Amino acid sequence: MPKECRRKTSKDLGFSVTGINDASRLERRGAAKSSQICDELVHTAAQIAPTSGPPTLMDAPRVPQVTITPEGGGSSREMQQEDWDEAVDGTLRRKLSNSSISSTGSSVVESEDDLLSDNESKSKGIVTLEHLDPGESKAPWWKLKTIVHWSFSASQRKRLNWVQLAGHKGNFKAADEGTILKKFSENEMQCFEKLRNDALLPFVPEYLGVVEKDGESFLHMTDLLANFDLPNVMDCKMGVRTYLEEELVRARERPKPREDLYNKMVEVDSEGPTPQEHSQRGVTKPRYMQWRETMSSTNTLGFRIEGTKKSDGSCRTDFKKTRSKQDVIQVFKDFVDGNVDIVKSYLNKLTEIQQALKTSEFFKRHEVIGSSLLFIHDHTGSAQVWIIDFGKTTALPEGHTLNHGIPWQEGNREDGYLWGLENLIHTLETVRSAASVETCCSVTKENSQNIKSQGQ
Ligand code: I3P
Repeated sequence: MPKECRRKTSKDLGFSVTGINDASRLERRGAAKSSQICDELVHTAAQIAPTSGPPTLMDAPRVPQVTITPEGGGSSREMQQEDWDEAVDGTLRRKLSNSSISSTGSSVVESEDDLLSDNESKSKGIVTLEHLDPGESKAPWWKLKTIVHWSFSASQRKRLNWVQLAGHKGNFKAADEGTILKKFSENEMQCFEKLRNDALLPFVPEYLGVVEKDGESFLHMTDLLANFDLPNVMDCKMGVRTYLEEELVRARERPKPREDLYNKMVEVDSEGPTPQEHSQRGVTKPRYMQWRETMSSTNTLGFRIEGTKKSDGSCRTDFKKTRSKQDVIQVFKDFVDGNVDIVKSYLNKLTEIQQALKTSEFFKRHEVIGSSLLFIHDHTGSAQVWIIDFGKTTALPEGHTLNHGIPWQEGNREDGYLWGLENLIHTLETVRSAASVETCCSVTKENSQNIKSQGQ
């Protein structure tokens, strides 16, 4: 279950920023009122309205609230102390210990001042961070051209939850004004660049350019949760295939059994590995990914639930064996707490996305692997669905297109995205019907109780 990583002391925060390349959007954001929050699932500054109708840019930049990232992370770090202890205005304010959440999720707590602690062996969970109070920040740093140091004091911060529901740990860093930084990926950057002029643009996080921090490059993007109040978040990985064909070819040519994947497999099903895999204590990546697909609903429905985080703070990532449509429906029912209006809003969004996908040139020309739909709603009735994670979305050779609905056979590069989306819509339609019936039944029950008590 999720770990809670608490920031124990207030810190100074600074970012060195270079290469932001979307002047017009930034300008729009700059004009925005500057309220701010902080978290992971995603993304910053110019926000998209969490209301009905197609998403629109809003002018309330905030620091990211929740992030859902790809898991794993290798040696990458997540939100380490030094991330918050930058040199500010040329002066090194504070440099505390090296407390961090490591790629295996264990913590190294060296002093009372350590920023984060993490006792879980998983790389997913809740992380409590601090954020700026609205209106108290300095001028938005992205408006400044090249290298900027930005800081704020302890009194300007509040605590907020960060949640990692899926993905590589350590891939994200908080940025300011409702934005986040995601570890640079050439592939994902190219996708964002191409999406600038595509029908899918309203449904993807706003991309603000490349940012350099501590010698590392990041993609700067909007915090998709910034306009929600105590959001509920679900990550659904789309498609019938979650690995690239080239990964399959590579594994065939040079098989590299991995012990970490073997361990993950055994944790879920001790009978999962073959006798040979047991004896070598290792499975190859595509073998693991295929196993994951068959254990979950990826193969049968063309999508799977990766994680959920609810407004009450509960966070679940234990969906590896959530396979049947009934099980998926149950997870959705719990996620929306039987709220039929939220389900209807989600269905509207999914239909809009489906339409946009059918006209998108980008979608036609890309194999979309490992991308998720991110569902977000809150108690105000706001609901939104976003297309996220393009790290493994790959352009096809010139002149080639995909159908996205026909079965995959090695070589055809089909991903089953549209088929999965159709199944997802059907699933939510079932949830809607069930929620409507339940609402109707509870009203009838209430009415009959009223009549009964009036008759007494
Ligand atoms: C991981 C998940 C990720 C994948 C990662 C897997 O498995 O499928 O999508 O990263 O591979 O370990 P799980 O969900 O069971 O934790 P990519 O999508 O980037 O391939 P990795 O361990 O090689 O990072």
